[in-house]
Amino acid sequence: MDKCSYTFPKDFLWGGAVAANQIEGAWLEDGKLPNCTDVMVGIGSDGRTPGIRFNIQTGKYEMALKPDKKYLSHEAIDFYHRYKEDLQLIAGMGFKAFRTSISWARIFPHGDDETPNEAGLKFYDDLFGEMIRLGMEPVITLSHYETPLYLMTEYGGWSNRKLIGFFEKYARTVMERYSGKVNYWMTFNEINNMRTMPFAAGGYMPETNDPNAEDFAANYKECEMYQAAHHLFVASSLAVKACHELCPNAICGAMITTSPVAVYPYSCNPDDVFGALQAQRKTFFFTDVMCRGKYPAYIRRIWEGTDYEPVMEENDLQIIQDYPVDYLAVSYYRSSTYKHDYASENSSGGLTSGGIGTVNPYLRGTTPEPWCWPIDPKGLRYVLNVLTDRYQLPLFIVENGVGLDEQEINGRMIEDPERVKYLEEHLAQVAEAIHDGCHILGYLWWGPIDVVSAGTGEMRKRYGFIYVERFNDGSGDMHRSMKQSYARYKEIISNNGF
Ligand code: BGP
Repeated sequence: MDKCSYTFPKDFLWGGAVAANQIEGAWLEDGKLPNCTDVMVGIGSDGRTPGIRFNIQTGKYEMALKPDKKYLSHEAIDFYHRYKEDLQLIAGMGFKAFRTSISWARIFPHGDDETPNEAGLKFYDDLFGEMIRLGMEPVITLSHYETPLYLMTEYGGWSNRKLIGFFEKYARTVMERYSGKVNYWMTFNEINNMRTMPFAAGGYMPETNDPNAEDFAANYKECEMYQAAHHLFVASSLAVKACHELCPNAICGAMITTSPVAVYPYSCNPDDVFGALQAQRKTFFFTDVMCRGKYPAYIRRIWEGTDYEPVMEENDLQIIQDYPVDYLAVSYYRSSTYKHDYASENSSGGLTSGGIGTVNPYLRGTTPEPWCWPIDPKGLRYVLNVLTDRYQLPLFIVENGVGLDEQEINGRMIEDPERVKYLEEHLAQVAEAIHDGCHILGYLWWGPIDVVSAGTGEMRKRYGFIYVERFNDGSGDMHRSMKQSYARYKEIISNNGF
């Protein structure tokens, strides 16, 4: 392949991705109740502490938003009311696909309701209809960190087996309703982030009897993580089954962040090399089960001598084996290094950022402060190849992008050459991966329109080709305008390459 020219397959799905909780707003409108992320992502105080409190009288958690926090996601960018104009602008780039999630709590506000909320169902009927009218294939996540809060406070979240049934009912309801409209489903956004984001990504609760316990992170138990993961695996398989029964032309995938797959041994010291493999297995654990349909052998050693092994019912392993996913959806933002004598931590760049190791001296830079995510386009080619070799499944890049701190001055178009460079460099690596033999269904840019950050709850961290005037303090008239990168992405899509 000529290094300067990249052409993509004929049916390549070009587009972008968002999530209901980061874009819609209207958090309590038309019957919707809160989901876990609605109380999680707020600016101010400790980003890890959800807005809930333990009520010693009832012995349960309840919603208690933090007065010193601003929850921008409650209004977000008001997509719920403005989606027609927004989709028009987005489609203007020539998108072939647009990914969003269904907010589970719009359909089943508590999660365990007898009947679905028709207002919620109708909203997505109209939304998907509009996407299709504009030539964009809806790519739909069933839960993008969006377990209904009631299921967590009342049932304890995904470590309770009952959630499998509630989720299956929800999946069947929406798959039946949107059969024929939605051909690409995925189950749980970045399921492997449940280790670092137990509340939002894992949808399970910290253990406590102490009403004043603020240090949630310390109250999560590893055994609960494995139990919740097992229930999510069974639920994922049942969603695949439902998809095959109810939507004959559709496929249903798993979704992971591949940033923790792009873990490089810091040196050829065997301890670094094996340690990097062990770090990758923290993600492979999820994909091995969902793509291969069985628990991997290495997990037995991790469970040995602990209380981590989840309780499984007789049929569970059969269900997992019978209904592995049809494809694997991935996000990719960054890589990291593993050095055996260096303690990896979560970066200050937000909960979604994954672990950081020792700085990689071969990478040219990072995203701006305070996020500082290393920029590593080749890491994308690396993870696509690793996952192809491991699973031989179609892959769908459903998130890749760069968050920048930018502002319109006197109404002038924002010039964002860094975003254009990031886009082109990553696309070049996607093209290389396709040439390497990876089957890539498409490429969806994360946040084609500015959204609220999942990791930090900010508006300031902007990913969009379209700017939205809303600021961290909640001010701004929400007008939309196109950035320079809008024209470049449009050009790339219309040429099916660059
Ligand atoms: C992924 C999430 C998205 C998104 C993105 C960027 O982890 O699936 O929801 O927000 O990361 O992360 P952030 O918003 O923290 O910059």
